[in-house]
Amino acid sequence: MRVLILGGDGYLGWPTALRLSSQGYEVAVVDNYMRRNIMREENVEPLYRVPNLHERVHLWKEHSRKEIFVHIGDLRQWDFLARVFDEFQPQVIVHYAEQPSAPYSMLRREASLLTIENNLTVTSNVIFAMREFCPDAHLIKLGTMGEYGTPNIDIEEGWINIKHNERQQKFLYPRQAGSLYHTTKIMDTDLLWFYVRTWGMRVTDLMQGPVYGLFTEETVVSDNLLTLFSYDELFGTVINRFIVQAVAGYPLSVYGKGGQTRGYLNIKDTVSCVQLSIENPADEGELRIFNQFTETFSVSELAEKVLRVGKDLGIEVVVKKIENPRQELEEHYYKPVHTGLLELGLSPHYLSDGVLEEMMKFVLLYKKDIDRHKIFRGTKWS
Ligand code: USQ
Repeated sequence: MRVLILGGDGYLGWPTALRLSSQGYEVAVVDNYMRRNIMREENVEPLYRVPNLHERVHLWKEHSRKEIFVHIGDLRQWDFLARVFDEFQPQVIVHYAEQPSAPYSMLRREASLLTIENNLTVTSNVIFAMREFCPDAHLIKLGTMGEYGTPNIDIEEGWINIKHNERQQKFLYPRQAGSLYHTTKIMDTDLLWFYVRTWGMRVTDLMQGPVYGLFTEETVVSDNLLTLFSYDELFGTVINRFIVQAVAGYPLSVYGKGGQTRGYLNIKDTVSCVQLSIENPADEGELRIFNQFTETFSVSELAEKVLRVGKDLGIEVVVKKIENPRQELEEHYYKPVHTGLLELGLSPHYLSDGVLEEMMKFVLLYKKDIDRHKIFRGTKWS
């Protein structure tokens, strides 16, 4: 089966490509290095150097004897995208090709516009390319749990039945995002739902929570196959940041009261969820939505865990509540359903002390490369 991975150079795109390649899928990856360019422009490069896509694919081939095809280009450009779709004739498209940072999307006008323009143009172009070149293909789109926000009622898996004046209908679950980035994800979902209704597309939209971790089965075989690992405020997700902060002797930056609760998952489970979605495709004319996370924690609970594991390793960790640069509820109800992927057979990797310890021990190897100035810049939402 031919799988096209859009955003194949990214934190999640690269491990997904390796997993699918190792499982015998024919894989092509597309990327324009947007994230790498932003990281360079903003001076927030990852913890260790990551070879470029051509180099990584070459290394993977040496290791696995399997080929991954690389296309470097901008999916906002129709001619480029159309050529890739026409040549490769994908049966599955995994769409990660978006500006993924909430703080970056709030940094300044240009960054907001880049986020809107990139995310919505790429999604629209993909929809049109599928119609033209592979109308039966299955689109797997990375959405985010942040589309729902933190409502004061249970969060359903994508859809909700609403009863009103004795009548009822199923609707998309109400969404209210907490950043411009998250808002573009809502707009993506709306676009997809419109074209599912109108053109009968086959779509799985994965509402993913913040991901943590470094290792998947395939990336651990060589340091040069590891994925990008960010610890800065723009691109580092909170658990990865806390691990690096602990190692650097930097106080763990709990924003505000620390009661912000999210659904987290190990990067190993991200690649499994995508694989499960491929193996169990959505129907024609279906927008299938899964809530993609395995367990929920508040930020303070995460900090406590990192503190405890650091102590066991002889690292003195300090937790510091700082003024929240974001606008978000710091104490709230949070009960999202997440049964769809478990029903498909996901066996979760939970955030055990062992997992944190493994990450911390790895990051300790790069302690001297941690640049403390990159950890916090206080990008304000207001
Ligand atoms: N937080 C802290 N201290 C920090 C960093 C973050 O307290 O140093 C808090 C944030 O305020 C937030 C929570 O931790 O309440 C999670 O923050 P995050 O930076 O790990 O996650 P977020 O900005 O929401 O975005 C990340 C990914 C994004 C993905 C999203 C899933 O960057 O691509 O869509 O997680 S979700 O959060 O469910 O929307």
